[in-house]
Amino acid sequence: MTAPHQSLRPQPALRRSRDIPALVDSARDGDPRAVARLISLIESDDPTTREVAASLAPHTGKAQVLGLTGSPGVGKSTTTNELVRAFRAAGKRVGVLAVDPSSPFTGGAILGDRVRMQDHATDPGVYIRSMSSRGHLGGLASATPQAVRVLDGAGCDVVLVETVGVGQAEVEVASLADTILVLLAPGMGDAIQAVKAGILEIADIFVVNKADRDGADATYTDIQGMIALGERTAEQWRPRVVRSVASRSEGIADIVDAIDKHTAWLAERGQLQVRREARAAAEVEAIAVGVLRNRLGSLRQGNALPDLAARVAAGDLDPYAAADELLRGIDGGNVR
Ligand SMILES: Nc1nc2c(ncn2[C@@H]2O[C@H](COP(=O)(O)OP(=O)(O)OP(=O)(O)O)[C@@H](O)[C@H]2O)c(=O)[nH]1
Ligand SMILES: [Mg+2]
Repeated sequence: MTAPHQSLRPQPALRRSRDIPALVDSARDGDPRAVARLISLIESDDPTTREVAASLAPHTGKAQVLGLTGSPGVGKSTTTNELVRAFRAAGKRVGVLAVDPSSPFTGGAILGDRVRMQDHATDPGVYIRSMSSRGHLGGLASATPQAVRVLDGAGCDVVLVETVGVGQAEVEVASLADTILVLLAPGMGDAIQAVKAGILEIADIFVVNKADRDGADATYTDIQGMIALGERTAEQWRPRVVRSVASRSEGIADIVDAIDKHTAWLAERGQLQVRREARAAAEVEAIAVGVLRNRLGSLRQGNALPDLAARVAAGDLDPYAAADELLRGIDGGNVR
């Protein structure tokens, strides 16, 4: 499961249970190495993952989680960098996860992100991490929520998750964040694509970035038009649209204002809780499905599946009855 280059790195032994609570304490004291270590543990499917989750749990549920998504190069990292600046100015501790669903690499430097966010490289109140979703079937649904938990548990007031938009991944961000920002830029045909990929449904805030470019007004009008056409009840949030020029730090206050308005709206209606419970449900389900998949995988290596398959192929058994039998072969018990 570990990316090739990562397995070459020396991995300090950390297997003893008592090290995990100590590590969590250090992370909560703001030690970036402890945060890094915890994320590495949960990313690498280390046997201590369970303990990490258990030690963190009492400290989680406090961070505001923001999802930022959009096509490659639309200005997500530049905008994230500016948002981090704004949150820091408000005295908040900030965690950033830059997730690249297409990259097989993890933990290392996604160069652009590092360059764009280096303003905060030496600020102890900011933790920035690049990760991939490792091509897992669970994708974002697997490692990223656990990394969000680490940052939340470590005391970050805000966690920003940047994801490169590649369709499904964008939608997956939705189950992860309290507020979803979808970035668009003029002239990229984004507004149309947004509808195709179902982005319109998940966006709480549209940011028309690169508003210094030709066509920004048209993109703004397009997206407003689409929102106007979208069906929603009076009880549903109407997505906001803001313009920015992130590379010149323009429009950032408007983005923050839109985030604040959405947060207040969620809180007033008890929707924050609803979203967080939906997020937790997705997390639990992803873990359970992962376990089932592994157990089915081990069954495949044994004789159970080939035997059943032979009977189905011979017409002695129907595939549903065979599936029932296969499932009976998966014993209960705990995750891992
Ligand atoms: N003209 C203009 N350029 C911008 C603006 N915001 C960002 N850029 C530039 O656009 C390029 C891409 O910006 P990033 O922030 O790396 O975009 P990204 O969406 O994070 O890119 P990926 O992570 O590779 O998908 C950089 O050269 C930025 O300087 C803007 O508002 N106007
Ligand atoms: Mg980026």
